[in-house]
Amino acid sequence: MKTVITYGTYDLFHIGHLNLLKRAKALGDYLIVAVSSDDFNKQKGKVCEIKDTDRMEIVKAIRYVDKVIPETSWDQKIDDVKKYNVDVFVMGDDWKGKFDFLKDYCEVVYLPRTEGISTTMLKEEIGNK
Ligand code: C2G
Repeated sequence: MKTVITYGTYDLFHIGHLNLLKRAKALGDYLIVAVSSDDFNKQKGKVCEIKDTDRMEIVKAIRYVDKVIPETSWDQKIDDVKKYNVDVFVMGDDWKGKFDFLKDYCEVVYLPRTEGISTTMLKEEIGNK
C-alpha cells in the first residue's frame, strides 16, 4: 500500500483544495491529510473563517481522503512520515522547495496550484459584497 500525506489549512474549502486532494490520492492508495489547528494557524499568521474541528470534518468527508490528523506544529512532518510509513509527501507548488528536507524520508512532490481561486480571494470577494 502506497501512503500519501499532505498538509494544509483547508479554510472555506474550494476547488483548488479538491483538485490537490484528488491528485494527491492519485499518487498512491491511501491519503492522509494533516489539517492545521486554529492555534497553529495563528503561528502561520492566518485567521480562519471556519474552526479547525469543522475544517477537519469537511476534509474527512472528501472521497479521496482516508485519514485526517491535526497539524499543530511546523516540526511534525518527519515524525508523521515515520509514524504513518508515508511514501509520498505532496504539497501545492507555492511551497516548492520548502519541504525538500523530507526527501531523506520519502518522495516529495509539488503539484501546480489551481489558478484563479484561493481562500484569500474568496474572503476578499465576500467581504466586498
Ligand atoms: N492549493 C492549490 N490551489 C489553490 C489553493 C490551494 O493547489 N488554488 C493547495 C495548496 O498548495 C496546499 C493545499 O491546497 O497544498 C491547502 O492549501 P492551504 O489550505 O492554503 O494550505 P496552507 O495554508 O498553505 O498550509 O505545513 C504546510 C501548511 O499547513 C500548508
